[in-house]
Amino acid sequence: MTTFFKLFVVFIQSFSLPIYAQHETCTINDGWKFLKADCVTAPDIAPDNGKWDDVHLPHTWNTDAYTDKDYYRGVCWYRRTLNLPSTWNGKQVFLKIDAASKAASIFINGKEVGEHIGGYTACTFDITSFCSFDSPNSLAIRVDNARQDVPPISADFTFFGGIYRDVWLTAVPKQHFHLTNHGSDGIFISTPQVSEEKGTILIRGEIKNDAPQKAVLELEHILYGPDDTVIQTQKQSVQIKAGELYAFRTETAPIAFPLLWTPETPYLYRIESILRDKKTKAILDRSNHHTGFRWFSFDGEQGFSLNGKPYKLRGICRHQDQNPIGVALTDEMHRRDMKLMKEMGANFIRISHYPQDDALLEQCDKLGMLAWEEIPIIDIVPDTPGYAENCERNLREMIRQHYNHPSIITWGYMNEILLVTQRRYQKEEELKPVLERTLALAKRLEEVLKEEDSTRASTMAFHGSNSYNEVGLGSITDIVGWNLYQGWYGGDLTGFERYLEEQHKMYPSHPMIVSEYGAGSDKRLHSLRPQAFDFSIEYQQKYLEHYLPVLEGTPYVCGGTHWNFIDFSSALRDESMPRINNKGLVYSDRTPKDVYYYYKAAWRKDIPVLHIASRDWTRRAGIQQGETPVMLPIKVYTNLPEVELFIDGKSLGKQKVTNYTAIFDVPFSHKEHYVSAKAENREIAGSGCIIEDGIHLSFTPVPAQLDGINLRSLELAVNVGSNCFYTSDESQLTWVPDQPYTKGSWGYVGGESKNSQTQVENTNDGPLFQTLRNGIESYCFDVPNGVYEIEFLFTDVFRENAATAYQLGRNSDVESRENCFSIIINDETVEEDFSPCRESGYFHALRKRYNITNFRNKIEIRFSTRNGKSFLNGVKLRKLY
Ligand code: GCB
Ligand code: CA
Repeated sequence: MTTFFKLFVVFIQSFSLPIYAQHETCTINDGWKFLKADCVTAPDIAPDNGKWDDVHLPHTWNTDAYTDKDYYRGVCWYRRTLNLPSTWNGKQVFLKIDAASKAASIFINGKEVGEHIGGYTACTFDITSFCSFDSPNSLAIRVDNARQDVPPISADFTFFGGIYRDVWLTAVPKQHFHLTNHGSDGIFISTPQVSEEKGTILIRGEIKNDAPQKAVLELEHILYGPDDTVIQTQKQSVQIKAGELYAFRTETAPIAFPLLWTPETPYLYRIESILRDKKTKAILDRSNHHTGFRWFSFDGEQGFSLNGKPYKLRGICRHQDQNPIGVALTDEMHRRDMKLMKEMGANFIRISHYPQDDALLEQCDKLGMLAWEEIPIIDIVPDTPGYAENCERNLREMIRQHYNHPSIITWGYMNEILLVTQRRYQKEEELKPVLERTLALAKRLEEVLKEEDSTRASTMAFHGSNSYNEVGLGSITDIVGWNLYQGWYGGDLTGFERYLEEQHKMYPSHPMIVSEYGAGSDKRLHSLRPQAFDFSIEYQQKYLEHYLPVLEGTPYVCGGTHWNFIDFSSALRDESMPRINNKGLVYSDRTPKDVYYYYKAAWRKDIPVLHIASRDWTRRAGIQQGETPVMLPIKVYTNLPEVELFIDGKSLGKQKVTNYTAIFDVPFSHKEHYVSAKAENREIAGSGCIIEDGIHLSFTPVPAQLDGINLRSLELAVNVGSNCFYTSDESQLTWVPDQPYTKGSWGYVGGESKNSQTQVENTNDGPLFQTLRNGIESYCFDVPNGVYEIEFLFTDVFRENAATAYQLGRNSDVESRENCFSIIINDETVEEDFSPCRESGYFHALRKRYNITNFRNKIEIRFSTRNGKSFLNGVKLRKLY
């Protein structure tokens, strides 16, 4: 007996029936062999030649995407033995794959069962006629993540390959629900009438008779209330011919004063559909679904409303990977994400950019989270044969597979479809056919969407360009989603509200969602003067502190979905964390960033929230004038009206909170400090309750005047060309932001700051080497005489590097050039005609260290340019003697 058979749950039945009269289903995630190559003999009994690895599902072969731009895209094989119990002989057997990316061909005993195209939706095959019930079967699945006719073909995320969701086997008697209906179970539930006073439930579906003779059946639907009590039952007789697909449709009697489903009160009703043999009463098939009573509308002026009341959509977009396992997440991990979002106070999720695991949708219903789900048509519509058909099929599959979830309010099908289109085709005559086929596909999908589901709204997401309206895409869907990044990829923060106002003025009847907004952050980078694209934790805070009040305060905007919930895999991206898009509210391992608590403070009204921000910045440093303490800001996020801050137990007074934020000036003078915040919670959990938060911080003063005795133990490390503190994960050393030289102190002379945003080889301290002072003339330290160790950091980034579309013009200013310069320290040439790229290659980290004796109470490093420009990425000074 195989292990999967042993795992079967034996259903206890109220009738004394033979056990085989049942719908039996179980996962077959274990016992797979995997080959990372194509193999012509794989469908037949393939040899165990050692090249096949043992794997279990969920599985992806693309954990390489966290390290390589060129992650593996191609064909791989999965293989497994299927031992079917002899009691299944005479039943109908189905194989369901929840997701195989991007396309899968299924073979049993060497014969092709079928193909599924699409990496994010499920498929079900009737495998009965391919199987033997008294000998082992070989199941082989060919999976291909390189297909160019399957969406997505261009996007800012990794197209992980593999069978990365569950695989199921199901056996049912010959008469059963229509289990091969686009990967759904063939039952569709909606609420045609719904109001506070009454609601009805419509149950539609199909029954299939796979027997060679007609059958007389009984179909029963039992409706349970949220408390699991039976509310109604309905029975009907069904006469079904051999091979027939029989459609049924039943509406319940009105339910008075139904308990309405909302994110705050996710009341779920249950429909159990049971198929019986009319004569013997044997149960043939059974299915359970949740539904909820809710109604909603999107309005150009009023925004979104739920159950007749204005309701702000407070959302996040969610990608699905986790470093280092890729997209091979267990159901628990999906559920964990939903709990974290709910905990934060979100009431809406944009399931982006593709349909996701059933486990996620189940949680949306149960925890209470409205949802937008979409298929991954992104950046451009290609001319590839079959592409449009595949999009259409994926749309139908998504809708049928997730139709019954009351959480879903909108289906989407295109994201920033003009982004690459316009960049690639700049000539009118080249652009025209692409726009035509884009519009044609949009219209076709809109029709399919409404045909499949007239109860939900349709949507698309645009990037911040009015061209979508100009070419006619803006008026196709019910809702318009705007992905807006003012103050990140370009422009300033206030451009955000200006853009919304302009759109609203031009198209007042278009309901709008801000379908994306976000800023990258890296916990190694911190700044007291955060700037766009510096990837500091503090700029992310600043950006979101600007965006959120606009979203909350603009009634015509239905709401927003922050991009993205997690730091996600985007193998082509080269930012402070190459291969990662780090706009997450939580890190890849789901540890919250500060901004998670900002949202939580803004959105949770039911529990007190108090969080000292810049939590990751545990090793602080600051420039100290003489002996006076260094004043550093400490920010607290809270939903309480007033906060008191303490350093080492000493109060720094109270502050009123605005925009869920209070900022204190805190004196740092010791190596270790304990900073704590207290707030009195009268509002939320009754009076007099004190809420506290505290963090231990280490502190390194950096003398502004380097003439003191402190110099001996000081390692003055400067992140040249940057406004950010950088703390190395490996050495824990904090590099301080750069500053212009002033007499008596230290700093740069000449040049300008540059942030290259390219991957730097040879180092794990990429951000330190990405920023530089371009065209630098000299670097000076006014230090007392003695022997010093001085170290320079270089990376030549002045060569064109393949930029991705998503750097959105940010590094289009690359000057390709060869740089060569001499370095002279206190008139002594330490490097003659030095070329960092010749020494270590472009985009490679290079460190050079020298010992010098200082006789003039000053170290002056001069850069004398021979070719191109001089530059410097970092400098470090230590006094040896
Ligand atoms: C977008 C895209 C999304 C990207 C995001 C970004 O507009 O829709 O897929 O990941 O911007 O971070 O640039
Ligand atoms: Ca630097």
